[in-house]
Amino acid sequence: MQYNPGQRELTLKVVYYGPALSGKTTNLQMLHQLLDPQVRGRLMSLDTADDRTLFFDLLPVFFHTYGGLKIKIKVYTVPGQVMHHSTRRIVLSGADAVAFIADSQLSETRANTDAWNSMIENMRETALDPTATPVVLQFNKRDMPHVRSDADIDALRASAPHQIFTATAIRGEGVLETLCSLLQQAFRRVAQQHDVEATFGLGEAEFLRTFLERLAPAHADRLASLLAMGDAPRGGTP
Ligand SMILES: Nc1nc2c(ncn2[C@@H]2O[C@H](COP(=O)(O)OP(=O)(O)OP(=O)(O)O)[C@@H](O)[C@H]2O)c(=O)[nH]1
Ligand SMILES: [Mg+2]
Repeated sequence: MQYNPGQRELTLKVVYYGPALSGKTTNLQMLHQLLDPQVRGRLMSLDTADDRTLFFDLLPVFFHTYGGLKIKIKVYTVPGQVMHHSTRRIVLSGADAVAFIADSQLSETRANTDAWNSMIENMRETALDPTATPVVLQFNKRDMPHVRSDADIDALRASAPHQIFTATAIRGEGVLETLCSLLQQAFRRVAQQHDVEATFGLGEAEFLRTFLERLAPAHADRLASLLAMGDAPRGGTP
């Protein structure tokens, strides 16, 4: 989180983490399509000839609250390929919340677990407390055959301390839900660390209401009920 009092500007950083090819970049591409063009900038991607993320993707999102505070959100992805370990650490540093994009295919279970463990290790090494940094979990590629079952994911949902979403990012399904929950969690984390209400005159209810109305007006009602539903703390790892 960064706060610039002169500009009345609050910047949040959120990061999409996960194994190679799980769909992190696809999530950002779909968000770029789904978000109101007034609130998002250009999607910046630096990738190889075969579309693998080389350094990171960045989607800037910005809106004003009713109180006149400017909220900037930097949405990053890390590169999933194993060799980009140090880049992932750099991108992760300073994150207010993380979306872990797991690949639902059973064949990728090991890759999910390895990426999860490396995320926890990277958090420790970048001075992010893994027990306090919020993580929202997305099981992507629900359209593929041989995926982890819905019942299995429901069981995880009941026991895990994280919000869990299913998605088919390639069709834009589940991506707004994941982002909204991620921003809610990021705001809560920042509010724990700083007296946001006193400093910025901004409570969670106003933050949520404003970003839902500004980011995706067509989906605001549906997302608002989803966020209210997801209020209870939950548990687990992929
Ligand atoms: N079937 C299916 N394919 C998907 C889905 N989401 C992403 N993909 C495909 O999976 C491949 C990898 O997607 P990316 O978004 O580039 O994955 P990434 O996680 O950014 O990969 P790295 O940058 O290498 O870490 C692409 O061919 C996507 O089209 C999905 O929901 N279903
Ligand atoms: Mg990528």
